[in-house]
Amino acid sequence: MKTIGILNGPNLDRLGKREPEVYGSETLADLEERLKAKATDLDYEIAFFQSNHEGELIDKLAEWVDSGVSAVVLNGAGLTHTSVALRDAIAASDLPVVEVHISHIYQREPFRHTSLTAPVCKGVISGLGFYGYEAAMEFLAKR
Ligand code: CA2
Repeated sequence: MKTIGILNGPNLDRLGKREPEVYGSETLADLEERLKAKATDLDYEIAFFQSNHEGELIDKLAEWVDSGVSAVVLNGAGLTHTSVALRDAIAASDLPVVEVHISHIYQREPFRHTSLTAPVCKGVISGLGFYGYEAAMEFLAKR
């Protein structure tokens, strides 16, 4: 069975515990459950990984390339706006990656309006909450 990797960056382990007005009240574990169910509908499996460390995210991406993961949904969180290294890792991976943000980054502070990673992704979904991950999975599974 094919696998979609779900990669979540720094502080997303705090989902549901702070800032519910921005990110909702569901937790990262709730997100994983929801995406497992979506994967079953799509006849896929998911590999789900979150880290607060840039290098661990980059290592995981390379590991997924080597293990034959077919596509990735990425919420790079704060690294979206800062990380040349994460961008380079995506570009080097040759994997189809869709960038997802729970919040609407273009309605927020100007520093969130720039994504270093978006140009090397297939597309970007922002502001649709957890549903954005499901939409990205559906796109990647059906393309
Ligand atoms: O909207 C998103 O998904 C973001 O990627 C989330 C990042 C933020 O830096 C991006 O600009 C947009 C922040 C993730 C931190 O998530 C928290 C969740 C709950 C409590 C505190 C932080």
